[in-house]
Amino acid sequence: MNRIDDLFDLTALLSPAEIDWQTRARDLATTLIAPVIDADFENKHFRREIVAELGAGGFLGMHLTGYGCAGASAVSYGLACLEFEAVDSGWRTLVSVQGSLAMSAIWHFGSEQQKQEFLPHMATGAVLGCFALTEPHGGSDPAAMVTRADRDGDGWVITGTKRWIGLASEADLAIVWARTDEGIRGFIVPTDADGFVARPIDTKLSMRASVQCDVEFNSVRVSGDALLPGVTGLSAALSCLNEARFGIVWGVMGAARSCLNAAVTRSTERSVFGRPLGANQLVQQKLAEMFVEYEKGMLLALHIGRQKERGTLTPEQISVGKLNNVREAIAIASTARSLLGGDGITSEFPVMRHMANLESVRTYEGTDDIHTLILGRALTGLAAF
Ligand code: TGC
Repeated sequence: MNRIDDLFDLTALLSPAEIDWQTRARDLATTLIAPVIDADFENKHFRREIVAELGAGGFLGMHLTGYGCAGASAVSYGLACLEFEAVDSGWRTLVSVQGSLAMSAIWHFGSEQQKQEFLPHMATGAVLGCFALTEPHGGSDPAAMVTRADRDGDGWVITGTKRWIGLASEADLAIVWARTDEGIRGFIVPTDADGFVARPIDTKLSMRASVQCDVEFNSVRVSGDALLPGVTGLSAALSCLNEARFGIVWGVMGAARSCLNAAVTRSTERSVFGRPLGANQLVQQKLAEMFVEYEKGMLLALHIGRQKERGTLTPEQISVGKLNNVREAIAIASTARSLLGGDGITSEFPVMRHMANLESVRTYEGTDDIHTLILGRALTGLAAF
């Protein structure tokens, strides 16, 4: 599969079906995304046409069953996330937003009619979704949301603002979480509804091949059919975040692998002081430590994936994975950058792009501080939020 993966042979722990999903994800990512990603990152260009290719490959909502979804195992989904993020976090984010957030919300909490209407088209990529939870006051405390939905005859009127909503300006529908007289509820909102405005956040220096938006809901009227009937309360939205956080546990190890690969290759191809860079003990120590943390992160992701398949995975266990694997991916990217010397800050290598992307990944879906505090609460029984 890959010389780094071969060295530790984690593939021995995977089934043929899982290896097939990983191989197909890697093929798609390296043939369709890798050749254009540097230019797209530079030009802040989101390449919508790739979404259909992801759908044709079965990668959108791949862990869901029925309604045109592939019904793949949790580990298969994780491996696909890894391969997309090995090329760029923006494309793993798309797979997460579509499959783990928007489609998962409909699959878990939608009516039978909503599932049949939306999920098959979302699985092909013909319909793109986004997930509008975070508000401008800060993403860490979604319980403080102020966006409201009020009953208006047979329908609802939604008013408020959201921020950092991935793909909102590209999406056909938004899963919107809003406060109602009955508690927090979810709605499927068409993005062409009057009063829906999505503006890309243009100043991003991270995940530039993806789109994140400010979104306004200016008295957006939706029909009664827009309500997700299966849920009241914030725990539903947070359970969708569990799904996306799971993908991140795996995905960031892809970014880490790319950075490690770049550093290993460079250490054998470049000479300093009359010998290959990699013949120096300090360089070998750095490479070995990056490799050890990469393999530990992969084993953690695999354990968490098997727990998910058994149905025993807890939010706290996901927090261990997100906290550790994002932190170690950032450390690996940073060390790789230093080993590349001055060239490491150029776009001739993917490392600086991954470093910039990983700052987004560290921040969304629960910051490193929030996951630390989730674990602090689990250990002490005391919430310090
Ligand atoms: P609290 O907020 O008081 O209570 C809410 C209810 O939710 C339950 N809950 C969970 N349920 C399922 N999975 C989880 N991981 C859950 N965490 C909490 C909780 O038990 C409660 O249930 P109930 O029945 O009692 O009402 O929740 P808390 O005090 O337990 O949690 C506080 C905290 C800080 C851990 C939580 O609010 C949190 O996780 N905050 C971070 C949220 C976050 O990750 N925000 C970033 C989202 S990223 C984004 O929106 C962009 S989407 C991607 C894109 O568009 O690109």
